[in-house]
Formats: sequence, C-alpha cells, structure tokens
Amino acid sequence: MATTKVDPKLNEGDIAKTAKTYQGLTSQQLIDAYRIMFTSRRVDDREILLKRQQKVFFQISGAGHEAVGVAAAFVLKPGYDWFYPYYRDRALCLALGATPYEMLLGAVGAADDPSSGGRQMPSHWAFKRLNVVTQSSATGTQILQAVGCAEAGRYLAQHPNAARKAEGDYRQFKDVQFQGDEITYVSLGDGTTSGGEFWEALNTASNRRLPVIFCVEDNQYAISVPVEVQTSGGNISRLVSGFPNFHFEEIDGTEPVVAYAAFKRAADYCRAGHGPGFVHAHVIRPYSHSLSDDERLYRPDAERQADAARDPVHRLQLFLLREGILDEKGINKIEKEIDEQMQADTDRALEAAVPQPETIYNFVYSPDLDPTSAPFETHAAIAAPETATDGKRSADSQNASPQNANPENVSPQNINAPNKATQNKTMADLINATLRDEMRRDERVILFGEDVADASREEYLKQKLIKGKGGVFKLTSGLQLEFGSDRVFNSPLAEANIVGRATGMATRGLKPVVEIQFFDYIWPAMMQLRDELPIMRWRSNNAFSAPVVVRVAIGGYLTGGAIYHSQCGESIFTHTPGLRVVFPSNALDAAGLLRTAIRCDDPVLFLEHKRLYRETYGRAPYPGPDYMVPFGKAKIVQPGTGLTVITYGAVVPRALQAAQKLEREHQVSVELIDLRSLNPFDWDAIAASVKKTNRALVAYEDSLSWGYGAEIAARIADQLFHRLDAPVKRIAATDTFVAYQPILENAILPQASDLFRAMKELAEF
Ligand SMILES: Cc1ncc(C[n+]2csc(CCOP(=O)(O)OP(=O)(O)O)c2C)c(N)n1
Ligand SMILES: [Mg+2]
Repeated sequence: MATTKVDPKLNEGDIAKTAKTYQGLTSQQLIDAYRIMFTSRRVDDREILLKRQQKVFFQISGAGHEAVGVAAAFVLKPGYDWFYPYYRDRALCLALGATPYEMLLGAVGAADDPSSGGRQMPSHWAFKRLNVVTQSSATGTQILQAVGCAEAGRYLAQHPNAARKAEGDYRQFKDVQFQGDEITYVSLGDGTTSGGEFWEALNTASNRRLPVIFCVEDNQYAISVPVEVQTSGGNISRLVSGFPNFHFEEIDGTEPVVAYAAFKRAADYCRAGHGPGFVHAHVIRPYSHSLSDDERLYRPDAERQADAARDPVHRLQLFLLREGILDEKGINKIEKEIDEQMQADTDRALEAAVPQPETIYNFVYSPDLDPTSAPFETHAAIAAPETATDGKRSADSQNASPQNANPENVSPQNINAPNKATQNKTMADLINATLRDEMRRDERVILFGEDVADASREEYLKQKLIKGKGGVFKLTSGLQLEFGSDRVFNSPLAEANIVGRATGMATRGLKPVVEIQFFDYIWPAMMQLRDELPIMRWRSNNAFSAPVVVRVAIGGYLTGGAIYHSQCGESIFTHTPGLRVVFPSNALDAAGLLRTAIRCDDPVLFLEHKRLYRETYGRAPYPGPDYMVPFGKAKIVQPGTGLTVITYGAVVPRALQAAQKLEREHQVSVELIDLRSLNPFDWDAIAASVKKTNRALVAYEDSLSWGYGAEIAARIADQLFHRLDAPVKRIAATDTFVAYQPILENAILPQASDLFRAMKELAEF
C-alpha cells in the first residue's frame, strides 16, 4: 500500500497513539484511509468545478465508492499485483500511489497525462508503474482481460524462462515481470454484471482456479436503470453463488474496515492458490451518473437522502472521531492541507502542456518494430520436407473437414508446379509447421481456441488411446502433444473469451496465437477486436500493448459452406486502426506472413482461407524456421502490360486462371498483384503497375459494396486519375450472403468467368 505520502508530522498531537487495531488496520492506516478518501472526493469536486468553468471537458466521479477502493488497495500491492479498475476507482488508484495532480492532468487532457496523454476521457486509469492496466469506456471488456492477465502470471511462474528478453522480435521491447503469487484485481458496476463477458470471465476464473478478485461495486443503478432490472432477483451475489472454487464476500462497501477485512480474506484465498475471489460491495452514488445525468429525474429525494446517510467519507470521519483516533482539529488539519495541495495541483495542471496535433499517429503501431522493414524479409532455406510436418501426424495426412472435399477445385495449370510432389506441402501443413517452429523458438507463444488441442482429456493421449484432433481444420495438430497442455489448450465456445483473455496475456508479455474457428463466428469477439486489442497501445500513449495473433479461418467457395461458413468481411477489420490484417493466397506466403505476425510487436488478424488450406494451387516446400514475408509488400504473381488486377486470397488463383485465358485467347497480358497484406497494403506496387498498364481491376471475394476493394479503387481514382485509360472496375461477390446450394453459391461468389469478362471489357475499353 502506497500511503506513505502522508506527512507524519501533520498528525502529531492529534492522533490517539493507540495500539488498538480494527480488523488488522492500525489507527495510522485509518487516518491514511481518510486522507485518501477525502482527497478522492475533493478531486471529484474540483473536476466538477472545472467542468462548469469549461476548463475540462468531461467528468466521471468516484464518489460513494471510496471505501471499497481504499480497502482493496490496502490489501493488494501496487507494482506487484495487477489492476483492471473501472472508472469509479479513483480512490483505489490514489491509494495505490497515483497522485491528484496526475488525475488532473487527465482531466485537462495534458500531454503528460500518465493514463493516456490526453487521448481518453478522465478516470480511464492507466499507471504503468503501479500495474494499473489501461481501461476503456466499454463497461465490461476489462473482465476477460483480467482473467488473461492472471493466467499469464501463472504461466510465467511455471515457465520462468519465457520471461527472458530476446533480440530481434517483439520480446526485445517487452519487460516481463511476475511474482508467482500475484493477484489480479478487476472491478465493475452492478449494471455491467449483465454483460456476457462478465459471466464468461467468472466461468473461466472458476474453472481454472485463477487468482482474480472480482469486485462488483453495486450502487444500485446503471445510469437510470435500477439493479432489479439488470439482475434477476436484484442481487448478483445470489446468482453467482453456484460457481465452484470461489471465495465470496457480500459487504457494505461504504465501511472501510468491513471492506478491508473482506478483501483480506479474499486475497489470502487467492494468494494461496485456491481460486478467485468475489467481493460484492454495496456502495452509493451520491452524485448523478456523470455530469450529463440528473438523477433527480428518476430517483426520489427520500431514496437519495437514504444514500447520503451512508456516505463513506462521512462515515469514516465519524468513526475516527468516535474511536478517538482523530479529534476535530486533526480532521480539519488534514482537510486543510488537502485543499491547499488541491489548489496548487489544479493551478499546475491548468498550465500543463497539451498534446500537439502532429502526435496523433504516434503509437497506432509499435514505434520499436516495423513489420514492413527489411529484417522481416528473409529467404527460404532449402528444407527437407519432413521438417514441415514433423513426421507421421502431419496436418495434410488427415482428412480435415467436409468443406475441403470440394470437387470444383479451381487449380490453374502450370502454377507453382511441384518439382517433386512429395516436397510440396499445403498451406495447412506450412501453417502447422510454422506454429511448431515458433513455439520451439519462443516459450512465450501459447495457442488456444475452440478445438485447437489434440485432446483436452490428455490421459487419452498419454495412453495412446486416440490420435487427437488439433483443430477442426487440423491446423494445430500435434502441437499439444509436443508442447503440453499449458501451451496448447481448448477454450470455451466463446469468442470474446478467446480474444479478451489473449489481450490480457499479451499485456503481460506473452504471445498468444489464438484461433477463431470460423470468421462467421468472430462477432462475439467484436468488442474486444474493435475497442480493445488494437487500441491498447494508442489509448495508453504507448504504456501498454497487446501484440496478439488472431488466426481466423475465412471465406467461401466450399460447395455447401452456406451463409455461416463462407463469410469474408476483412474490410471491417482493415477499417480498425492499430490492427494488422494479412490474407495469404498460398502456402509459402502463409508461412512467411505467419512468422512475421508472431514475431512482430503489433496485433495481427491472420486470415486463412479455408478453401486454400489444401488446394493444389500454391503448395510449397517448408521454407525453414526463419522464413518471413514482410507486411505491406505485394507479390506480382505474373507481370503484364495490358491491365492490372489487384486481388488477394482465394480470388488469386481464379484471377490467374482468367488472366491466362485472356492472354491465350486475346493476347492481352495481365499484371496480377496479390496484395497478401491488407493493412498495411502495398500502394507502391499498385501505383507502379497502374502507371504502366493504365487500367485497373480490383477483385475480392467479399460482397461488392463497401468492401475492401472500394478503398483501393477510390485511391486509384484519386491519385492516378490522369494515368487511367478506363474506369477502375471492381469484381466481387453479390451484395448478399453466400447460399448453400452450389448453383447459388457460384452465382454469388466471383468466378474465374466473371473475372475473365471484366478483364476483357477493361482491356477493350
Ligand atoms: C458496453 C457499453 N454499453 C453502454 C455504455 C454506456 N454506459 C456507460 S456507464 C453505463 C452504466 C454502468 O452502470 P454500472 O455498471 O452499474 O456502473 P456505475 O456507473 O453505476 O458505477 C452505461 C450504460 C458503455 N460505456 N459500454
Ligand atoms: Mg451501478
């Protein structure tokens, strides 16, 4: 507990020097608690004043929640334990060691605001030195991240070598620390318990007996919605009481001594490794939800007065007086000193430098490691084919899924023709081999997702009763067998769980490579993928980052995949600053790009086309354990002069087939560009080609309107207008979902024949 800022001289003569303790709290600690709680309330009041004076732009108060925050901070250790506080945890942060001045820097949006450098609203806490992890405004996203944080602590304790730094990849830039018995604290409001991620987090923490303390600060309202509307029966403790392995506390959270004792019991339980704790603290919200809310519209006076009678700051003051710990003079002295300091801090904060507009692009991506740079461009080693799949349980030796049994296989001839059939491996093989080699190289790499383990009941594997699964497409086959169940394991069937936990783990320095089984089911993780993972670094002004790799099986052309096994939608993610998005079309690129994804320092969405997993097109020998393809570098699949086709993914072989036909039948030579990497993308390659051919077709598998190609087409029109001899054309799927019946699927997705027609039209324009 970091309360040593209290000047001991101040209280001289005012403190009854009694040895009496209160649930273990000394009288000095109670005085410290009062100082912090009073300070917290004063910062709120000052910010509210500044907001009314239009000197700050938003205010969120922690009023009424002070006692529980101080109690938690007195039990836990800053810089040792980990903290995912929500916006009402001002007193917690002060008690951990944050200062009122730092908070006021946040309120004015100063460049030196330690939480975000003026990027986030005030009260979105992040204090790197204290292990207070950057928080967002989305009410429940922190909970699964806290679970991942706790898992990382446990993993590092069991794999201490993983914490070591290493040169040449993301590890060089990540300080990793662990204690072995650290606790992760996460807090939330009563309304936030309604979100699914809350329940997913409780489930995983319970199931894995993780050292997480969940603190529900129940002020009975979520803005204007009362607790009985959120929570069946009106009491969250009752609903969660069935989770095994938990230590539960339900307390009056306006009483610091009571809250301290509850946290102490919960923390002892967690530190001993028994499992998670749950502290349900009944608190009050004496100020409205925020300055934009007037609670008198939905709370009658009597109810508000009843709350006011439980004000934790007043309660502690009365307690100190009653117990003779401080007299009125002592209280006044403390309050006066805090008020004077507040004025000085406010004056300073109002003078603080503001961030400059030219800094807005700082920390969208890692400033340390650029995955488009030369070190990520390596050459394929000549490798024996066995290296690729490590023997008998190779990924391609097994029949993966019905979706791969597609008789309508589009396989252009003379492309990547194998020298020796045995040497060429599928994309599935090379992804598997790359994962294996990266896991051998880097103990921080862990894999989880739905069905990715060989078998969760590992005794079956040990007894050799089964062969194991290793992913519905077998991409992770054999990895649990080699690396163990703590590095390769199944997640619950819950996509937010996968991405949220991975984000928490990566914040601690691990490198989770997680799998989303089908792109069509990525949406439960959307909040984590849009509002959290890609923006940890930017919103914390580079204090935190989460360079996770999310592998996603994507795309159609499956013959029977239908609506929910065929979707694309990559543009939704390329539209998210901070997220790298790659989409290989062949085995070699998949290996090279995946290795870059794992070694780089940014979060990556790695899109794997299901139809390409075992395609004849694009097979290659394993390029060795250091082969990398840099991001943002397109591949010229074939050079040409008549027109440019810009595409990626499963459209590449289809476009190639069409281009070959066009050349054969109409002598038009097509320059075919495979973008490979969608964010960043290779504008230089596109521009150079269009300047040469003066004609451009953008082709993509997703539905036409608002798709990825719209941006490329717009840029060409904008920047190369004077070089064009024809309008920029697009070929893509219809603006529908993909249907089951193959006749419909063929009509919906862009076919080689559609591409041929468009290329011909463009050439003839
Ligand atoms: C996912 C999400 N939905 C809606 C909001 C808007 N919002 C902000 S705070 C809040 C109420 C939160 O209530 P509760 O969890 O009880 O916390 P309290 O503010 O009462 O402390 C809402 C609806 C949000 N920030 N995030
Ligand atoms: Mg509430």
